[in-house]
Amino acid sequence: MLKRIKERIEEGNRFLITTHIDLDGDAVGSVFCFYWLLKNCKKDAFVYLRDQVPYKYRFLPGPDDKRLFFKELPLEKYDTVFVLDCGDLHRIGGNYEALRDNGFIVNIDHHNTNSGFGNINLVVPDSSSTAEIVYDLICFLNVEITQEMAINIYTGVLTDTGSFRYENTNPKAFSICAKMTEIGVKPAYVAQKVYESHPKERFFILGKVLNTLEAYKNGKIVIAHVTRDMAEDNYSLEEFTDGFVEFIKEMDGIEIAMLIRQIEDNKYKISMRSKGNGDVSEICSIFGGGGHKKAAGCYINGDLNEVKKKLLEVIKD
Ligand SMILES: [Mn+2]
Repeated sequence: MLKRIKERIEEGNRFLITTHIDLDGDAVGSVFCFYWLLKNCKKDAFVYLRDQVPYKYRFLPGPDDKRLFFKELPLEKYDTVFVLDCGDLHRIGGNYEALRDNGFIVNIDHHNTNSGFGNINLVVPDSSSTAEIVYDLICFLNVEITQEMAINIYTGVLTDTGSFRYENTNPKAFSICAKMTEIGVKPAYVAQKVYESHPKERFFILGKVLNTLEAYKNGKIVIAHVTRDMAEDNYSLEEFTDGFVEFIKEMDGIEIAMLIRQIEDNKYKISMRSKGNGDVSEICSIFGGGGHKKAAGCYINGDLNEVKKKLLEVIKD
């Protein structure tokens, strides 16, 4: 598979790189690293992101504005389109249907639910992150890892393993990050950017959200909610509340943490995290959502009380 991807890179000249909506550190890091990889191979590379880069990842070096497209996919031809960290084509968002006309698709990912939508599929579920797979590819290509590539790889591995706390943390995650620090990445600098650069609004919202905590089943299940009136600027509510559900999960004795987030007047997005043996993707799938055993999500329509009632009915079982 690596050999076939190597041929696509060697034989092509114009490339597009993209990833999923709701950008995370692995998505941004992998895509930007891939951009530098192709650029250093003297190729013409472009990046498409449906969403703006979240504030905590804006320090990552990427392409300049002329090579970075947002919102809508450019309807142009490329020799190869690299789709990174994306379990399914629709997760690219925007006018993703147009992608098949853009060119040959190479799918590089680590989600075990990956649908294999590419013409070439390099899917490695045992990898901690897509950044890890990109690192392997760079080694296979025998390309020198630059500072720009190193900080993107490091951030991808760091964030997708939850700072080496999640079950996908493997020996390779540590060894890759050790190598990136040898190249020049400063862990304290990255940690400060990713974890300690939140806007103050986030903390005002957090205070309100913590006041909504409700415990069920002897504290095994804890639910909190965020409504749009909790923020002055509800457009950024999603970005400002990112990570709250993980924070709630830190409470001792919790098996499932849930954050109910208002999206529209009568539409809520539920994020669930499991710390015990419970499979939250099973609960979310009842509502048409999905994800992983320990981290999943879904959307439920109705007012807040109705949404809670629907969730509690399912949890009872
Ligand atoms: Mn990932």
